[in-house]
Amino acid sequence: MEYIISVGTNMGDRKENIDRAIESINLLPYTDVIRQSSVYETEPVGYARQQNFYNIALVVESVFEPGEMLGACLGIESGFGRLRTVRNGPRIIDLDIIFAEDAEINSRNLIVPHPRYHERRFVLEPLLELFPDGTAYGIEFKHYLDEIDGQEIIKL
Ligand code: PH2
Ligand code: MG
Ligand code: MG
Repeated sequence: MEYIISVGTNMGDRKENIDRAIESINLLPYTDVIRQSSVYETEPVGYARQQNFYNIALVVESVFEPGEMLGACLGIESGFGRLRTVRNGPRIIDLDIIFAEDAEINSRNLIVPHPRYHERRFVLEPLLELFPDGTAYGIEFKHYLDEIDGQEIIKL
């Protein structure tokens, strides 16, 4: 199954954190990062008084089912020593499943497509770089960008 995973970080060496996250995904069994967007520096959304983020979008091919992929992502976050304190607050690494192809999942601990991706320029712009026609797995996402103002983003 193919996944879109959005990676974000705003603590420590942000570029190194992104690189390590990609390596960690590639170390998972039968799982490969097959495409990646540029890295973007982005203004924090939701909780403003924190450092800018680095964000990237990845296309990941894996034998994992979505629940297993969520577990793998949380495991990688733990490996970075991530602690969950302030909601939307600073984080050394965050791996969010945005799409699992066209699957719709509504379980207790996983909602796919990600419930807030459409209001986040830091997800949509990297995704548009990967899917320039604005559609991924039959999901048309480009129009959401028209409704977002602010949220400064710079391609690095
Ligand atoms: N992640 C959040 C909340 N706000 N803002 C930016 N720019 N990038 C993020 O990855 C991000 C955020 C919650 O996970
Ligand atoms: Mg997140
Ligand atoms: Mg997350």
